[in-house]
This record gives sequence, structure tokens and C-alpha cells, in this order.
Amino acid sequence: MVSKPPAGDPVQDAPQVTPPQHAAAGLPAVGHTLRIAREQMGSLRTARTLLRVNQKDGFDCPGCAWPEEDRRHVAEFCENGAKAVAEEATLRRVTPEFFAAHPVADLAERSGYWLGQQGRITQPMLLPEGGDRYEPVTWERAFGIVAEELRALGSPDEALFYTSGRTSNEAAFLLQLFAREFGTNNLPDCSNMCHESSGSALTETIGVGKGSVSLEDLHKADLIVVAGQNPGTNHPRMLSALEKAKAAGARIISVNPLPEAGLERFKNPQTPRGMLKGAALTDLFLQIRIGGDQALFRLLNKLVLATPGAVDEEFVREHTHGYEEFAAAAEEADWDETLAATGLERSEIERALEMVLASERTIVCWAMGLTQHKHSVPTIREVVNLLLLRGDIGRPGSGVCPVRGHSNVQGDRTMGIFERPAPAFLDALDKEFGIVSPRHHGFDVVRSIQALRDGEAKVFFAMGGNFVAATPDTEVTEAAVRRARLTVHVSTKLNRSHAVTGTRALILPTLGRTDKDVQKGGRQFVTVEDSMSLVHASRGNLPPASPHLLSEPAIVARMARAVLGDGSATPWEEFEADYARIRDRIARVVPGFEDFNARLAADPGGFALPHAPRDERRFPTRTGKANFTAAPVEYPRVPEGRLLLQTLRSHDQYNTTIYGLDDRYRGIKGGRRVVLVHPEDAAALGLADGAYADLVSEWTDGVERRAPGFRVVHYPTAPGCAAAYYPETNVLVPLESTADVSNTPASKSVIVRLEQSPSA
Ligand SMILES: Nc1nc2c(c(=O)[nH]1)N[C@H]1C(S)=C(S)[C@@H](COP(=O)(O)OP(=O)(O)OC[C@H]3O[C@@H](n4cnc5c(=O)[nH]c(N)nc54)[C@H](O)[C@@H]3O)O[C@H]1N2
Ligand SMILES: Nc1nc2c(c(=O)[nH]1)N[C@H]1C(S)=C(S)[C@@H](COP(=O)(O)OP(=O)(O)OC[C@H]3O[C@@H](n4cnc5c(=O)[nH]c(N)nc54)[C@H](O)[C@@H]3O)O[C@H]1N2
Ligand SMILES: [Mo]
Repeated sequence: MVSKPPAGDPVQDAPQVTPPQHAAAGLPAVGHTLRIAREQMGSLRTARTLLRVNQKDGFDCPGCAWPEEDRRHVAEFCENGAKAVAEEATLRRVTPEFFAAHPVADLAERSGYWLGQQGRITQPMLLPEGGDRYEPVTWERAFGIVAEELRALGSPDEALFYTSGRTSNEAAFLLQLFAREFGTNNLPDCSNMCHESSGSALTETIGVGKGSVSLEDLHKADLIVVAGQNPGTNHPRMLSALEKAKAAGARIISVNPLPEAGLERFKNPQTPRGMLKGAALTDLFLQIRIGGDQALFRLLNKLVLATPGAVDEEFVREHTHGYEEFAAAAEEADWDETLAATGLERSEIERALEMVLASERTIVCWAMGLTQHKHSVPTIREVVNLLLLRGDIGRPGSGVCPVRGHSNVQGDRTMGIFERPAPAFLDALDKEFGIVSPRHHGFDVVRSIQALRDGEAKVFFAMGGNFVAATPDTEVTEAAVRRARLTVHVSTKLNRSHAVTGTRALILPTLGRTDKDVQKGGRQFVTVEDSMSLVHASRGNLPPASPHLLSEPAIVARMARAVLGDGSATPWEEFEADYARIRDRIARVVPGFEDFNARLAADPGGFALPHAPRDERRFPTRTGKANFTAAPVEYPRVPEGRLLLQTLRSHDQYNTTIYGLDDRYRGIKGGRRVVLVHPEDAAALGLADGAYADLVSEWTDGVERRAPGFRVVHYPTAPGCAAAYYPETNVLVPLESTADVSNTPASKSVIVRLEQSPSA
């Protein structure tokens, strides 16, 4: 299987390479932001829009899920948040004339960058059966087609309802309600590819699948471990919190195969001093081999256990379960094996231990570097073991901090977007709406692709996102999606998923975060939940990109009426007219949302959801205690002459949305088809810096997956490891290569060989 770079792209992918930088943000970042914003929005709209980001009466930044500081800066956004806003608030438009001029086959030849640059979609579009291009369609006809196809299914479980994490609480609640009234739990979401491993590990160990810290906790911590995360690019506002923590005396350990600029030094664009000088953030950089984290934490745990007085015995006795078994397993940890698994020096691990022991309040933050491996769930459980040993859950300044991606991915899950809902949730939903939700589990993302591939699923509906580009095994996935009877995408912008269609396809254009939303009941706002369980309102203020757009809640409500007809007693029309009525129902179904509307009215800045381990050291697990766990230590074994490839984000992208072709902090300009390789590995493979190579993934199924023409960049990554950007490399990730338990694609550990190729 070969994935070629798209042919129909006027922009040449011709990467230029300079040495990586050692600091993030600061003046160049501000200039870069304003340039991108003005190109998309013009000067006036740039000023109007960027001033509303993350303000109490404004809209929630559509970038990442990092929370806002309580006293907000006038400019409570970052370079990459501004890019996300500019991408949505752009003045460019994709009209029916555009679709008339570009058959689907033509769109399929374009790069994701080109597609995104065309602008906001203005009208609902239909690709009819046998047609070669999208045609305008009325909303009524569009929902009629969805109803025809859904009603024609042999079983509701032949339909899939995907959600990307930008969807508001209100829209997400309606979508899961609709799916369950229709009769399926097939609610895959981007979380399945993202923090599912965190949710799985945390639910098992502490009873709540969410982080247990607030911003104030970060400010109070003695030690913050940042493992498998690149905040300088992906959560830039987190750097302000780390800076604040450091100023208050915290120390920071970063665990990463790459030296990431933001973690080394941060130039805060919101303070004059910060702009010029910047602060060193990391005290100890553990340049770990990809997938070595479980071994590292296991050995640290053994060393903590062996240190007199280091274990919080009272906490362990009162609040935990499984200590003996875990301690026995930790006892087995071995220095030699750990050094081999991690590639670290003994002295580095000893230094980390000293810092752990010196800390009374430790927080561990992580993102995709920990969640996208075969053994991600046991890795995160091992992190929890350390915090439990030290009593670092449910006291100020300490805890677990999985840093979420999409701005409302956590909220969507809270609203019931989950293929394996808890029975208590379904009971409450059924009682409120007088329905009978299916109790059997639905399909997650990987199972959904398999179901499409095997003909078990026939209708694919996506609330946002870019399914075929975000998912693994591009060739397999695209072929699977093409087997569908109908594909439907609720989207703001054009992307590859609109070009890879079922027999019929619909594009339903929708309002974004920045757009003003007016319904029969007046001007509406929506709500979101950030990575620290804070719920707050988001209100767009720009005139919508076109008069033909519908909001996401309106789309679900109208689809539900078309599909369910008189069979549904749910007041869909009322929900569309006034989102406060949706929130009234959320308040009665979802714990923690009692008096939802009243609390928002009292403080639009929002409220924190309850979190039993954080608030009262109560652990709602199977055992009623926090669980120590003792899984065997695993790490990837890479055959001779092969490298372990991680697929990650550049600085100029938001997942599959490409803002530009630079990765400034890593010194890459003007191209994305690069592979970062340690100079010694490159030398052993005979690959000079600037050579071109095909990346070929080797998996147990014997199928050869190839991504051709990557420029080799000699780069200070951990030896044996390589890195290249997603989504170009998704073709290399086998569909069946997933994390145990969470079934998350193992996008951070792909065994590859590099074959020299003539050129790009
Ligand atoms: N600007 C911008 N912001 C974003 C996004 C975006 O694309 N652009 N995406 C959003 C989303 S959905 C998400 S989930 C987050 C993603 O945020 P991140 O998780 O920071 O994103 P990645 O680029 O995947 O980076 C993974 C990091 O983990 C490291 N890593 C890889 N393998 C390992 C390992 O085995 N061990 C350790 N310790 N480290 C490892 C990599 O070197 C890299 O620094 O960001 C969100 N925010
Ligand atoms: N190889 C590899 N694969 C990965 C990852 C990786 O690290 N490596 N990361 C994974 C992760 S963490 C994630 S979260 C997924 C992301 O998977 P997705 O969430 O599916 O992908 P995005 O690229 O974020 O989706 C972008 C599209 O969303 C639409 N959109 C934007 N705003 C809105 C809106 O307000 N409403 C609606 N309806 N649509 C909107 C636009 O049309 C845009 O093109 O990818 C995963 N895939
Ligand atoms: Mo994500």
C-alpha cells in the first residue's frame, strides 16, 4: 500500500532545514500570528475577533482544551489559538460554484492544506448516486436523504455517528440522545484516538476518567512532570502556568524523546520582560526512548518503595487497594532492563528520584506521547501508582493532569458521546425522555472502520472532524468509507473526508464558535468543558459565514425530526429554538449539572464539575478505593536496522488542518514530508542529511505500508527513534495496531525501515 503525496497541490513541499530553536513564543510568534490572521480575516476582523477569545462574554478558543486563568489578560490567546480562530473566521468562501468547478475526483487529488485554504462552506451540498461532483441541495431534502438511508438499514447498529471534540455540550447531548432514540450506541469520537487510554487507566485506578488538578494546583506544585507532551505548540497557554509555578518554586521534569522548544525556555508574550528574556522551564530533561515510560515509572516506584519514609503510608492504608501485589511487581524492576527500555543514564534516573522525593506535591501532566502506544493503559496506571505511593491525589498542588486536545473533547464525553456508556447514564436518559436506550456497546473508531470495511455498517455521519485523515491505515480506511451507502459531514471547512465518499454524500455546513447564533428563541450561546472540568459559556459574535448555515444543535434537531418523525416524543423543535431547554435536560440527566442555567447566569465564567478523588479523596472504583495496579513492564522491541517512528504535530497544524508548511521551533520551513532521525542512526543507515527516503512500516500482517519521499533531517531525537508528521504518515499505522484496553491507534510506535529514494 502506497500513499502518494497529493498531485494537485500548487504549493511545493520542499522543506528547508535550520537548527531547532530552544525557546517558544515571544516576539516572532506574535508577528507570525498577526500575519496569518490578517491574511484570513483582514485587519478589522482580526482586531474584533482576537479580542473576544476566551473572555467571559466571548467565545471559547476553538484551539486546545487548556483552561483560562481566572483574571483574564486582554489577550488570553496564544499564537496557535489565534491561528485556529483565523482558520474559522476567514473571509474566504467555498460556494456551489466552487463545487461545480471541482469534481470530487479533483478534490481527492488536493492536499489537506489546499482544501482548508479554500474557506468556509456556504451551502448544503449533495453528491448524488453516480454523480461526479457535489450539487447544492435544500436542507429539507438533505435531511430527507438521511432519513431514507437510516430507515432502510437492517438494524440501527448499521449507522455510525462520529463526533470530533469541538462540538458543544448542547449539540453533543442532542446527538447522543438522537442516536439512542434511533437505537444505537455507535458513537465513536476523536477521543478514541486521543485520551481514551487516559480515561481507561484513570477510571480503573481512581474511579474518574478525568484529570484531578486545577490551575491553582499547578501554581502550588513542588514538582511538575511533563511526559509525552509538546505544550509549546499544542497547549501554549500551559507554558504561562508552568512559568508561574516555577516562579513559586516548582521544579519541572520533561520526559520526551525530543527536546521541545517550549519546554526548554518560554518567552511569555503577555509580559514585556518575558518577551525579551524568557524563562528556563525544564530542570531535568529525560530524553527517553519512545515507549520507555512504563519502565521508567516502574523503576522510580521501586526506588520510592525502597526509601524509608517515602511512602505516604496513611494514604495507602486509608484510600488504596492492591498495594501488596503492586509492591511485589515493582520489586522485580531491574536497572539494566530499565536503562535499555528508556535509553537513559543511571544518574538521570537517580536525579529524577531525588526530585520526586524532595517534592511534597507532585503533578504529572501528559498527552499523546503516553496515550498512543500498545501499552499506554499500563503506562498511565504506572504513573498513577507513583502518585498513590506519595499520597499525591486529592490534595492541593498534586494530582493527575492528562492534557486534553480538542477544546470540548472532555465535555462531549461528559454529555454521553461514548460507545460504552455507563448503565446509570442510560437509566437517567431513559427516565428523562421516556425512551429505551440500547444497552449493548457500540463501535469505537477502529471498530467503526472495521465495520465499514466488512459491510456491517452502511451509514456514516460525522459531527465535525476529518475522519479519513485522522484515522490510521489510510488506504484501508478510505476503501472502507467508500463502501458506505451514505456519508454525511457536518463541517465548517472543506477537508479530505468530503472527497472520500459513500455512494451518496452530504456536506452540511455549520456555524463555528466565532459565529453569532440566533434562533427563534433569540441569541444563543453554547457551553464547553475544559481539561480541568470547568464548564463555561461560549458566545460567537461574528456574522455567520453565510445565511444558509445551521447551527450544530439545529442540524441534529432537524435530522432527528426527519428520521424519527411522530415516533419521537422529544421536543426537538423547542431544543432548536432555545438551547437553555437543552441545558435544563442536561441538568436532570448528567450529574454535576444541577441548576445548569441558573449557575451560568450567576457566573458566565462557569463552574467546576465535581470530581470525587480531587474533592473528597473518594474513589468510585470497583473496589471503592484507589487501585494500585501491577501489569508486566512492556516496551517496544525494534529489530536491527529499523527505527521506531512517532507521528506527531508540526507547529503549523491543528490535527488534520494545516495552517502552513513550517515547524518553526524544530527549524523546518516550507515542507511537511520530513523525517527526523538521530544522526548516528542516519549514518548507520547511510542516509545523509537532505537525502530522501521512503518510510515503510512493518507489521505482523506482512502487508507493506509505504509513505514515499521524505526528506531525512538529522535531528537530536533519542537514538533508535524517528518522528514525522501526521496525517501524512497515517498510512503507516496498521488498523489493528492499537493500545490494549483502550483500542487507541498506536500512532506513536510504528516500526519502520527507511529506504533511500531518488528525491521528493
Ligand atoms: N496548535 C495545535 N494545538 C493542538 C493540536 C494541534 O494539532 N495543533 N491538537 C490538539 C489535540 S487533539 C491534542 S490530542 C493535543 C496533542 O498534544 P501533544 O500530545 O503535545 O501532541 P503531539 O504532537 O502528538 O506530541 C506528542 C509529544 O509526545 C512526545 N512523545 C512521543 N512518544 C513518546 C513516548 O513514548 N514517551 C514520551 N515521554 N514522549 C513521547 C513527542 O516527542 C511530542 O513531544 O494538542 C491539541 N492542541
Ligand atoms: N497518526 C496520528 N493520527 C492521529 C493522531 C496522531 O497523533 N497521530 N492524533 C489523533 C488525535 S489526538 C485526534 S483528537 C484526532 C483528530 O481527529 P478529528 O477531530 O476528526 O480531526 P480534526 O483535524 O481536528 O478535524 C478538523 C475538521 O473539523 C471541522 N470543523 C472545525 N471546526 C468545526 C466546528 O465548529 N463544527 C464542525 N461541525 N466542524 C468543525 C472542519 O471541517 C475541519 O476540517 O486525530 C487522531 N489521529
Ligand atoms: Mo486529540
